[in-house]
Amino acid sequence: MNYPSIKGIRYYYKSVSVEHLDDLQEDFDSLNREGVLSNHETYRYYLSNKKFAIPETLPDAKSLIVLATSTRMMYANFHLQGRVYDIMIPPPYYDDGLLDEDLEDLVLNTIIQKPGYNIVKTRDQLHLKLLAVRSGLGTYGRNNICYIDGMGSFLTLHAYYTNYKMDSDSWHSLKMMDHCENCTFCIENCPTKAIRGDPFVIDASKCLPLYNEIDGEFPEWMDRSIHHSIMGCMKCQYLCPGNKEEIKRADRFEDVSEEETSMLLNGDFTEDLVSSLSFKIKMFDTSYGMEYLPRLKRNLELLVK
Ligand code: B12
Ligand code: SF4
Ligand code: SF4
Repeated sequence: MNYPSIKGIRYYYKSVSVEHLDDLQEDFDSLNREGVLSNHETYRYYLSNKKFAIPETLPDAKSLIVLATSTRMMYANFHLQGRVYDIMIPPPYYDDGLLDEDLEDLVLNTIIQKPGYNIVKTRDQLHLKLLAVRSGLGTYGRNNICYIDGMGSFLTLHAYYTNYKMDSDSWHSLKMMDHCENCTFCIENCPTKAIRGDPFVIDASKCLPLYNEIDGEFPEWMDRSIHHSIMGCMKCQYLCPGNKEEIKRADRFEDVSEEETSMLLNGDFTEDLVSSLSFKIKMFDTSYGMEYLPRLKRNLELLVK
């Protein structure tokens, strides 16, 4: 499929009428009632602000637009003591260069195209994969990640309410990706057995990114050797048949020098280090680099042992 692109990044979108907000909320609430969702504190914190409801700032909202941008896999060479460590930087842990303004401009002027209407960005307040799959934008992999034909799972999802009534109200049943029919690779390859198959919902309390994308200690039960990327986890996506083509589009950031890697590992966090790493691997903005570096250090230590 030929997708349009913005700043060289492919995108795809669908729109759903706000009449489906209650159905979307019920999808989530029913799972909650069934008791299949983990009660892990961090996971519950992520879920606590999510609600499919008309936003107060746009009381006349008519449609919800869900937008996916294709975010490729990245790598960077970290140099240390004469060795080179080729390290994965998975999507969406780095800045792909798309600004909020670029996306708002896209939604208003290319997708909606009618002057005089408003949008409200709601990316953090909704269960985006659920919305994407219900809208027909993508399907669920058995690993609970959303896939789009021709883009795989390397996506960043966004959502916008608008008071323009979009022509299309795209509404679909919850669908699993066709590739999954005869495949259980992700179940077998998940290092913590977080993917259960039945129930379909993963056990988020066992999912590696729940621990390595925030500060803090890793749990006792977690084998440190399962870490393989600087942030997050790629074990259920990397060799997934649904990503066979996407994986070939992987790219590389500029090398992280011997000096930079050593400074990071030694906890020598200077303003210069913040700005050079922010420029090279794009994982954080300089404004919060000082808070981000300890997390990078902790994760990198496990990869260069
Ligand atoms: C909380 C969260 C996490 C948590 C929990 C993950 C989880 N699966 O819930 C942690 C920190 C572990 C995490 C990890 C990752 N995350 Co995350 N995460 C989120 C967040 C903030 C909310 C997700 C959520 O609502 N979960 C609640 C569960 C209940 O919803 P769900 O996973 O969609 O589950 C649905 C299915 O199970 C379905 N279902 C139930 N039964 C059945 C039966 C059948 C047959 C079918 C088909 C479906 C089905 O119903 C559920 C919804 O009601 C979103 C951002 C957002 N605002 O949505 C990003 C988001 C989902 N994460 C994202 C990414 C990229 C990841 C990682 C791949 C990062 C990485 N490389 O390590 C991993 C993947 C882990 C995994 N296997 O899911 C992307 C997803 C992109 C994509 N292609 O789908 C998002 C959308 C961020 C973004 N802006 O792009 N994440
Ligand atoms: S590894 Fe197989 S079962 Fe898992 S998401 Fe990919 S295609 Fe589906
Ligand atoms: S992201 Fe890693 S830990 Fe989480 S389900 Fe996938 S393979 Fe398992």
